[in-house]
Amino acid sequence: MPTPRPSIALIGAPSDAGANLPGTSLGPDALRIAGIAPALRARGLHAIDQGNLSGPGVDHHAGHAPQQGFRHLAEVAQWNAAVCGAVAEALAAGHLPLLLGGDHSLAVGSISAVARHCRQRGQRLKVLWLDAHADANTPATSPSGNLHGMPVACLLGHGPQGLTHLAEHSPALVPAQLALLGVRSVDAAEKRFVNALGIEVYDMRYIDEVGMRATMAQALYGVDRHTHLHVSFDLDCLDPTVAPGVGTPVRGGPTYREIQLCMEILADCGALGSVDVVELNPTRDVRNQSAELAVDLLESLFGKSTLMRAR
Ligand code: 5AB
Ligand code: MN
Ligand code: MN
Ligand code: MN
Repeated sequence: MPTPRPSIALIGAPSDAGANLPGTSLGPDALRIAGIAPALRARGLHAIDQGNLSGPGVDHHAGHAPQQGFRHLAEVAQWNAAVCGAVAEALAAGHLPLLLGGDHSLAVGSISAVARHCRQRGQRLKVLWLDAHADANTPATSPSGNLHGMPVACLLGHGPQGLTHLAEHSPALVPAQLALLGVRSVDAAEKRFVNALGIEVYDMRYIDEVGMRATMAQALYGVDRHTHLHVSFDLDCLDPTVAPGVGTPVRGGPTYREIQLCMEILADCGALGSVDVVELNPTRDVRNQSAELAVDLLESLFGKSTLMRAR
């Protein structure tokens, strides 16, 4: 029996408080202009655009130095509380939340809500983090103080109280619930932290050597239709030649076809429960191509297939 397809709640979070640069605050609208809602509807999905959440702006030009290791912590915590609330509401209403970021620090709020939802229902949770970076800095290891480099650490309980206790239970995740994919730029102390916790990592070298298909089989090992799969998609995971519209580009990422195959395999696993699409920075983009690419890849994640025949 085919599983019923939930309606998708699009939640815009126009914040750049956690980023290194201004501009990810324009991400939700760039995704709308690229046609995210109609693209999902054209797939027969029910997409409800809930509009944008509101929260505090920050002045990146003021050049605020990190305080106690963080830049803009109060603003990031406020945005995350709003995201956590909106994602929790969407899940409670039976929707599949699709967070339109915004910088990647917002995944703390989104995944904290998802983790609580799964804990309450006794459901297994797997989080797949698609990113050039590991996002596992703590204030002690961060070279920048930018909170978009710390969400993985916060979700694992290492970070400021305002981000580690968004949904009461802390840590929101244990390392075994997480896999990082596409990684190629990790700070030295961050690398030690990731390895000490034994986090599953599929770095670019691994993807190059074994291929995307075998990588995905490993990453989805043990994920079945009863699992809640959360995909946290940082657009800088992609090679900057195909997705230039990001604030922290890193050469040597997956090609269009590699990431499209990744999305197709994720769709086939039938466990998708929630998604973040983050780090789009339209001020760094060329004619909105990275937003259009994100929409195209989300269509694949929600079932668009390049197969000639069903199998
Ligand atoms: B992103 C860096 N590791 O902590 C840091 O884009 C970059 O959410 C973080 O993955 C990149 O500042 C954060 C140097
Ligand atoms: Mn990231
Ligand atoms: Mn990144
Ligand atoms: Mn980035």
